Amino acid sequence: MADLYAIPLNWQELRMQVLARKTATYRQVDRTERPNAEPISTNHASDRFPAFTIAFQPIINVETGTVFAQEALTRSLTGGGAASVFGSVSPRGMLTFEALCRKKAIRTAAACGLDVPLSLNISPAALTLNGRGAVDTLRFAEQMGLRPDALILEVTENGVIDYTATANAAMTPLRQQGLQVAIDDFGAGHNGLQAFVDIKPDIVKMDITLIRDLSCCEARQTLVHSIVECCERLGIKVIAEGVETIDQARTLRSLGVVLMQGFLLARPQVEQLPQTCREILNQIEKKG
Ligand SMILES: [Ca+2]
Repeated sequence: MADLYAIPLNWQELRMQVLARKTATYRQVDRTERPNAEPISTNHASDRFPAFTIAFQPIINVETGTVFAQEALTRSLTGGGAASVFGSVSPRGMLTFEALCRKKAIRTAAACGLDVPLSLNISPAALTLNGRGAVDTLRFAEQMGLRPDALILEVTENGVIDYTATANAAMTPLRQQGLQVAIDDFGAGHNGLQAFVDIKPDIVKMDITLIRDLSCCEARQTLVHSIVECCERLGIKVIAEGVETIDQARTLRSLGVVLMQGFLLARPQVEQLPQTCREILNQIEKKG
């Protein structure tokens, strides 16, 4: 059987392979993959890096019941979270490892047959390094046949205060090609408003700390309502992260939020593209 990860397969070729084979076959292929099989490993850096895999978690439009995007999440081979994987990477190798994760996410998404936008996490350091992290990621995506308008880059608000005019200049042509930029974990750090002004994002992802206790906390509801209103005026899409209960989802709906992500809708799944079930959507829309 051909190795899915052998270069040069592009996005379309990979998708055609996916359509031509059964999912079980791909799962088998995927499980055999290890970081050392990555083409980038030839640059002698990956031996220092931990083994990892990619999970996906959907962002759902609860109004239409459609998948808005799939976020790629780094996981250890035993299912550990991104923090446990990144925790074993030295600061010196962090940007290289991050880039490796994004490349693997793109390749895994293609192998899974992704047909909605792919949302990738990027650190402020990678983004502000004259935009190199974004430029390189887009270049690789294009090599795989993935257009810029099918990509979202999620940058956490922490540290974005260093976002520079140079980075903005590097990002502008990419954004003109359709790349969307999201501020991740909005509301969790101290630089959210600064990032909001500097980056002028296409998307804001409200952090779980804003969503938790939302249904019984008037102050949080007022805050979320203000964020939604502000973003609406500026043409920015709002996503609620960490939605875990029907009450939270209903409250968010009443505040004008339709894009949601969280365990209520779908848990992340390794090397698979999870969907949400109709029953949950019906419960969210049900009155009372
Ligand atoms: Ca994220």
